[in-house]
Amino acid sequence: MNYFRPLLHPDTMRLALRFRRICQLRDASRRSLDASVTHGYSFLCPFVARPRMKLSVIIPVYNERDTVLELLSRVQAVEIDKEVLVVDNCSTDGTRELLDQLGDPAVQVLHQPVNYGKGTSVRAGIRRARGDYLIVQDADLEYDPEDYHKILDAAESNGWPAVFGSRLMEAAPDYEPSRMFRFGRVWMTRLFRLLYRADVTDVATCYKLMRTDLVQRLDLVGTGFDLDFEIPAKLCKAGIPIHEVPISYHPRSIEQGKKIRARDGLRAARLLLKYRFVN
Ligand SMILES: Nc1nc2c(ncn2[C@@H]2O[C@H](COP(=O)(O)OP(=O)(O)O)[C@@H](O)[C@H]2O)c(=O)[nH]1
Ligand SMILES: [Mg+2]
Repeated sequence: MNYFRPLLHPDTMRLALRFRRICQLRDASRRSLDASVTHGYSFLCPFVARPRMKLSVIIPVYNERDTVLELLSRVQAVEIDKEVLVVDNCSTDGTRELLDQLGDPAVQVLHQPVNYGKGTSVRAGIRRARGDYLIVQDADLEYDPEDYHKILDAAESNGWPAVFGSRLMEAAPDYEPSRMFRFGRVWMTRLFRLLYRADVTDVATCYKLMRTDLVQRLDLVGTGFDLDFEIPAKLCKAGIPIHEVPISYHPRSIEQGKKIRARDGLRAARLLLKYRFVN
């Protein structure tokens, strides 16, 4: 046997070397993009990098006059290509008027004529979303919009169609005003794992980032808090894997405006059973 015979044909070797060189150049250009963004030369982006995906942020709002403007400014401060869709659910505490005075062309505001429930507002946003991915954002300050970066990065770099921000993957929140909410979160997730054989740690999270085209085809019908469970149930039934990344969480109390109640959890549990065994 001729041990000195090259392992690859010279032409194949040349092609392999050229391919490696192209990969090196591509990686170098991505690194220079990161440096250029860090140093304020983001105008170079179109020349050196893959374009980043666009994110639709859907904000269902009901009676949140104390937090909605602060929340919007936090969302706007996130440096991501995004569209912001606020759906006011017929607020009666002055939130509606605050939104009307916004006059910010970067924020689209939609008013529901009647209070149809949180899920209906989220679905109205999903129908209008034009980003590559979408995420739901409550109008309170429990979640940190800066976490969009890590959720979107995980989805983009791995090609994952659905990434949830989990409040239970890492340390517990800094404080928990009610043990009932934590109990509900944990037990709804256990029920979900059992019924749908899905490896998730926080099924009730608000931060569910998904590819817009996929969610728009899920045929969602939920009108209230149940939509938060219908979405993962239908993702699982459609065979779409759910991945998670840890996020921060600063829970509020009922006195501070929290609106979800134990009856919403019971209704959601009933619907999880229904979506699993009936429809
Ligand atoms: N209860 C309720 N909440 C709504 C409605 N429409 C929008 N929302 C919003 O849904 C979010 C509910 O958040 P919260 O009460 O903290 O419950 P969470 O789901 O545990 O975060 C808030 O941002 C509300 O403003 C509605 O019709 N009813
Ligand atoms: Mg909330």
